[in-house]
Amino acid sequence: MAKPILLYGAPVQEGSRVRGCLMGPDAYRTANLAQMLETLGYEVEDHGNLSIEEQKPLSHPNTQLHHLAEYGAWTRVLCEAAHTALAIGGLPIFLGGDHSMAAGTISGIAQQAADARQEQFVLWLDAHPDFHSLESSETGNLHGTPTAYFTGHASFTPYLPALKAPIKPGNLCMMGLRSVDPAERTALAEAGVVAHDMRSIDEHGIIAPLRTFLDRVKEANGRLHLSFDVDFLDPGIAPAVGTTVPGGATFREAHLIMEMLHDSNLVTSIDLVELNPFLDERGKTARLMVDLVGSLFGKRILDRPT
Ligand code: B3U
Ligand code: MN
Ligand code: MN
Repeated sequence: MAKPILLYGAPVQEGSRVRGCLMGPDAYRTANLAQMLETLGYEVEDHGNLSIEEQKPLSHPNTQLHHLAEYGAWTRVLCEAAHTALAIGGLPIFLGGDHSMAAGTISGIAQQAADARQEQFVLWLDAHPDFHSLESSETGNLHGTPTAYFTGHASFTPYLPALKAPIKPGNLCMMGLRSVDPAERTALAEAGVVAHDMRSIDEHGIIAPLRTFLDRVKEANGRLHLSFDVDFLDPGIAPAVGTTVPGGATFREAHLIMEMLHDSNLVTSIDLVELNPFLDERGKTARLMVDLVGSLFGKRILDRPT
């Protein structure tokens, strides 16, 4: 029997200055995410939306930073939810919410993997590496920082919880990069993150690098978390995102990644992030994301010979 799929709404929008991501979880529900998964034969439990208490503002020498206290509060709540979801044997899907939420979800799943003595890997599908430290962020938007937190590459003390189980930078594979700030570029190379930009996808396609990464996860008997930022996709097919960057993944590339992930049977937890329904065109992006999740959970065009 497949694990039950646990849905957690994470209406986080403090990580960006563009408002609207707080409607993300309800857009997924409206686009029938749970019903689609049930049709595929899965047991689905919707745990509703998580929330945080009102926070007192915190200051930092980088005066561009905003909503630092909320970042800390969401990270604590999501870390706990992610840890619990895995500990009770579920496959959680966190419905975002902007990408700052990954500081919580990924630190939580990494902690639970460490409890179970399993190696944790992360596939990061995004136009951006989100690898800023609090000091290097130029925009002050905290959705640009979670990967630097959960790899332990930068210190977020005392704003975020002390990291119990960092993700090894070599276990973090980024695909789709096409907007990388200079500080991030240096830091990525220094840390040894596995980073594929769009040029690399144009040259080699997505099959070869993805297969290499999945083989590594399999050999390590590891777990795989998928963190899927809507802006990985080309804005022509996925306009509902605050930070569109031209030249993103195509419809077929994205489905193929999902299909390969399904066949690998390695995915143990998921974030769907940065969907901003306020910017959508008649639900087009939300529906595409739900279709892609369908491919990830085994929806296929024809049966395939085994
Ligand atoms: N690197 C820029 C832009 C950005 C990062 N993540 C998103 N946008 N979505 C920043 O704000 O740090
Ligand atoms: Mn992102
Ligand atoms: Mn992005």
